[in-house]
Amino acid sequence: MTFIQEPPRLGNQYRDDALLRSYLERTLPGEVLDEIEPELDAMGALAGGELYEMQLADRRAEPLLTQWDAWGNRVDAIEHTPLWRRAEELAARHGLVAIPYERKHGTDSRVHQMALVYLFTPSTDIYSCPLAMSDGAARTLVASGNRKLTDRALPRLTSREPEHFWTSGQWMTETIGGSDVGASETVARKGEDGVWRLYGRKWFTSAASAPMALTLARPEGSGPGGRGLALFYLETRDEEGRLQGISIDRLKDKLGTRKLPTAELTLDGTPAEPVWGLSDGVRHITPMLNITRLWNGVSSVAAMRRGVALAEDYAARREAFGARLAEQPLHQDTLAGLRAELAGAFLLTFEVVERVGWAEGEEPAGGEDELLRVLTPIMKLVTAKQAVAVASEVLEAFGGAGYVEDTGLPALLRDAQVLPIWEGTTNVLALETLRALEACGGLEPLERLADAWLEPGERVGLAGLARLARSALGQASSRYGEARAAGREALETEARRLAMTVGRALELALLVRHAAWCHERGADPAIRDAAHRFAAAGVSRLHARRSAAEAPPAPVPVAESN
Ligand code: MFK
Repeated sequence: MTFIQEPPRLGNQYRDDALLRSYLERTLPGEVLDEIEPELDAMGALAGGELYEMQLADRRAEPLLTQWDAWGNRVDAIEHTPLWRRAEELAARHGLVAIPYERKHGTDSRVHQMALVYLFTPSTDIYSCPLAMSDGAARTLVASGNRKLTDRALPRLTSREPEHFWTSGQWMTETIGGSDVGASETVARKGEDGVWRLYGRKWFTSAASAPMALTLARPEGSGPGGRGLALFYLETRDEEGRLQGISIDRLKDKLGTRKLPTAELTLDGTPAEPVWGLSDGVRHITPMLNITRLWNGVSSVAAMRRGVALAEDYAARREAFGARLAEQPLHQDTLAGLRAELAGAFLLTFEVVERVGWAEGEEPAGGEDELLRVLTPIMKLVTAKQAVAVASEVLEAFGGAGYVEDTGLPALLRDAQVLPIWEGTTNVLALETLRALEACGGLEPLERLADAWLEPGERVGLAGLARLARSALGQASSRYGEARAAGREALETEARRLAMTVGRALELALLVRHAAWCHERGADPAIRDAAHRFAAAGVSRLHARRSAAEAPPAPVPVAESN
């Protein structure tokens, strides 16, 4: 009989996650954790059981666009996969969008929501995308103060009844691209009936089948750039269920996230309502961007956690060269490196989750918004890159099996690759970080924050790691100052390395804080190793300074070089 390898298996994804559990224990009041733990346990069971099994069985299913019916009518209907239909029902029932608006646990409601999302996401084939946009739309409508639209859409977006629940699209990207949104070409015209109608092409609309969307368009006669755009609310179908001046031209043929029906749309007279005046559309859509960037971070750490959980389980089952992989030092070392990256990314993401919860509170702490403005892009960009690197290494931990489609593993890498791209690429967010640093007066507020996180580490023998985190932040701060003094070009050239260095230094500082807390309570001892391991992989991403002697030679004048 030939050898047959056992596949990796997943258990209850809440119970098996020591980091999530110790984090929740540290951050939530005991009575809140007691109250939400049964929900987390149920979601952990679904994620490692029914949903994961469906995901494997559903591997080949993709959404289907039918543009015409048999009788020649244009219908443009998108059929979702079976797992997506189940995910929609579960998302509504578990309140994955509703929780931070119900605010049952006050400022802790964001942590409650995102802990559930973290468990739900890796087993539901990117259904988190429409949920992220729905959360972003709800937050934007609340921020706009538009009572009429909020009263109409918020009860739907936050409904726990699947039949009543709506998801929302976020239609921003046009043929000009998804980064320079201020250049959008969609036009809004007000008819004699007083109704605004939109005309243009939306080029990368995830969740095209959502019943509503927030989108940008330039009211006729408005000026250029983001200021000349307005934020519009629209409902995709009329009362008879017909699309309202929208054609779905095709679904994108993407590298990954293939279960997500991302579409190209033409808007030809789509009725829409201004949400927040007739200008400053880019500024007005930023609450949505900040929420979807938060979901991006949670999706990044959730993807890392899934990869690590599968690789760890497999290492305990797989024997090669006479021993299980889990007992072989080099494989152990590789997995330890992945766990460390996951832990750093997790703590930074959930730090931002907590702060979003505080900012949504009735009385946000002073200065919180400015800190969030700088922490959000840093968190998004650094965790997304970590997710791709971890996914790649996870596939390798399975050898050839990681490269074979019907193990379900290659999708981990393909799906991770979207995380640094959408919701602001690494470079776009690095530049956004510069703007946010300017607004909060440079790196000092972040250095003070990290100091407070690192302080308990010194009590429990982690002073060396604390020094390393402080030194990386100090280097970033001086490099920021030098580049700023050297001018715009020098500053922009350094932006990505600065943001990455700050992100990793903050992750290390958070690892030290969490390791100190765990150490004092005898909880989750692995986190201390993760902190050391993370530091050993390097924190600073700054290039060494060039000495004057290494400066490039002066350019040769054209006449001499000929
Ligand atoms: C699982 C999770 C999945 C999520 C799924 C979602 C799928 C959807 C797919 C997509 O839509 S992908 C496309 C995503 N595109 C982006 O995220 C946009 C990326 N580009 C940027 O972020 C640019 O920096 C930006 C468009 C904002 C630049 O445009 P502008 O016109 O040059 O804007 P500017 O001047 O920087 O900012 C305009 C105003 O907004 C300023 O305020 P003032 O008007 O008061 O001066 C800024 O301060 C403010 N602002 C900009 N970014 C902000 C912000 N305010 C708060 N937070 C921010 N992040």
